[in-house]
Amino acid sequence: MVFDIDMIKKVYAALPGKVEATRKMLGRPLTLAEKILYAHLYAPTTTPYERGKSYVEFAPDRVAMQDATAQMALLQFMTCGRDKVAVPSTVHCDHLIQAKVGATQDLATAIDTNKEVYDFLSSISDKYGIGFWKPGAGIIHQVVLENYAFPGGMMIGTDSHTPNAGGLGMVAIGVGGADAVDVMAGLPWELKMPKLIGVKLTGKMSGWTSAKDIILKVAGILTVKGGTGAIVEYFGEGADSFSATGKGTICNMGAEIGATCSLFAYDTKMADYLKVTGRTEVAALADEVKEHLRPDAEVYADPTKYYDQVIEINLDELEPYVNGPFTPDLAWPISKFAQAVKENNWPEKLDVALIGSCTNSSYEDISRSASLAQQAIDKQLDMKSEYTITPGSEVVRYTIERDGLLNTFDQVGGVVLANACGPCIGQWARHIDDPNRKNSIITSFNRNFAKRNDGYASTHAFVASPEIVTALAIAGDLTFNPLTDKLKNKNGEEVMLDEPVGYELPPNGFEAEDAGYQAPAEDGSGVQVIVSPTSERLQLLAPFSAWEGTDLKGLKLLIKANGKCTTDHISMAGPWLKYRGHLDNISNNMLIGAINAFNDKSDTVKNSITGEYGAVPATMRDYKAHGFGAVVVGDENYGEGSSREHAAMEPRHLGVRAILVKSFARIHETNLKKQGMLGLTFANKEDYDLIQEDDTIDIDGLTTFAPGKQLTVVLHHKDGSTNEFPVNHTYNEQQIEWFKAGGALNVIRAEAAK
Ligand code: MIC
Ligand code: SF4
Repeated sequence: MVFDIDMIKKVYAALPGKVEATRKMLGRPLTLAEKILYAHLYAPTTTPYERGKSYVEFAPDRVAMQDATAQMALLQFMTCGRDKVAVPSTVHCDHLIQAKVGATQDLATAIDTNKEVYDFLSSISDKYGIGFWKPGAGIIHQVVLENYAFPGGMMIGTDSHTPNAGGLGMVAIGVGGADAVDVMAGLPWELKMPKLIGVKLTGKMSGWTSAKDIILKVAGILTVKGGTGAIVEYFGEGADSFSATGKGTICNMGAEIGATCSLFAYDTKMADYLKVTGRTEVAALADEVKEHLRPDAEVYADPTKYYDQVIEINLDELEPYVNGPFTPDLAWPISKFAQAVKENNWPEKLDVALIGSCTNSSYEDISRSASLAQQAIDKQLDMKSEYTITPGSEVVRYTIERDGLLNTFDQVGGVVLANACGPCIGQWARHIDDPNRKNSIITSFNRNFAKRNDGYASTHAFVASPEIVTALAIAGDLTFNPLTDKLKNKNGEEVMLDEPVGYELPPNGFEAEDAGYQAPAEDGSGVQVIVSPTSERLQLLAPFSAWEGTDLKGLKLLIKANGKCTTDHISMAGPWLKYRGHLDNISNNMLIGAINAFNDKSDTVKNSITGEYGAVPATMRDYKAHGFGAVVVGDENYGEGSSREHAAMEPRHLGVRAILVKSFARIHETNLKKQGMLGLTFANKEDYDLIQEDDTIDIDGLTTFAPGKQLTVVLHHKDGSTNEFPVNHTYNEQQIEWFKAGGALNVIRAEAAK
């Protein structure tokens, strides 16, 4: 048993009392999110928190980290003077495995090339009492769902898709590494009390439609920023009608609408999943408190009273969706997709179709997809596009191999990749004739930002359910609609694909020879953690310097970014993942994907000292060498996507002093604050237009920096004129302390030294 049953028992023992007290305090029925949040306060409260306004201190039950973010999280944790983590925590080796040939060989290569990092993560886990999931064990969110997620629990994870665990009724939130350090150090973890969006599901899915289509539709409705600062709670008879893993898919992709997390209520589907994954005891415990693991009945009766916004979806009418390209909220029902492809001139030919990943590799997903692959065989159809399968975990992989499903994929030419992120995060050595050729791929993953999968700007990536991905792979054509269209088989006959069928859970249970877990030492005090001073991949952290106590004058404009600027644009993944433990080296990718508003180019900005155009990181290093700080200006939803705190630490390390944007994505804004950076938003969004290429910038008001009080930005233009305008911030007292100290870690360290 890898999970901590005593911790779960404690949570459930306290739950009824806490829920009752909260109901009394709020004086009304409760949503599920409220029950779980108030049951996880760091210290009890006698007054309600205001949603969307109050900062709240929480005490999550668990922490999960993946290898690409754990390095920085644990390098920070090392400096806090603790002997052991305060709550159960795990590390998962999934992001650093590159997909090239196939599972076995790729895994062996990864173990070899990443040895130094894996050794570091394994030994530091051993030392501080952290469970370690070896490379090959699977993708963090799948492994968490199989082993750790439990209804009514609360966890944080250093990955934006941590909310996947909402499929088992857990409030699971993606954070940066510095937030994980708080919880592992036993300190309160702070979050603004989320708003609540209710999604009422009526009816029941059938045929080609699957859970993925619910979230693809929701993404179309809410857009990539519509969930910002909110928990999305799904309810209604439709919600109870489908599998826990389907619920997980929906919660996983809540990250794509910026939601803090997403949540389903405890039901028999969750109990079934707990049982089949070896947690009958957890299911029994949850059953005892089940009324506290669902919203109060009154909430169902009149949801608009309890949620800030309510959306209703009728599953009887829901069509399969395909979203993309380049953004996950461009949602097309399959009946309209072919036309959209034609009108927009997206490449119709499908080059590669990829299923699996943390989003969609349940037994249900795989078995339904395999049923289509089997039809291709039976109906004499070829698989026209390349086709890959990424199992989410070794447990899934072993089980689908045992049950013959991998064999079916093999027969249609499918390539099984390692149980890892691989092509989802640019860890894909794709074979393509001409990287500049406009081409289309479709995945059952969650993100489709430009360059994300293979690094090529020419690739148009779409996301859909694994069933639709498989059907389109058979057709090799994006304009194929499996619900209505026929295909020509090898004998020249016209055939149609039947609806996919599969199993929600494996009829013969899950199994694995070695799931890939390594328990930490009982007493880790003797364990040595080695970081070589000459390493290219790991670097001990030096504290950032404290604020100088004055307003910031004469800052350079580093870049005015235009349009989408996700964390992939700020700190690209793929080939750069190897430097995730080395702040100085990874800083060489800072903002190289951002588009300069003055010339529409990436990684080409004017150095105002030399007047020459150069790469963003090199320009910033030059400013730093000359003693200048700088400002980065950005557009809407800046920092959307990943939880990677490198996107905040790199500018901090290279001497950027403020990020000034129209709006932020939640995790990134917090990451900036944690690292002692100023994250500011235009009070009037049009002021973005005032910023000129040769500006120097002052930030005034810092000596009286206070919650709710605007700061002032002064632009000094090249022609001698100036503009002055107010800017907003969301810093509370504590976060202002972080800014003054030069970062949250400096505050923790100072307190530990007392
Ligand atoms: C992603 O899906 O973008 C990642 C890679 O999993 C990131 C984490 C990272 O950048 O390491 C995330 O989602 O937080
Ligand atoms: Fe890995 Fe992709 Fe899932 Fe992120 S979204 S955890 S990169 S599989």
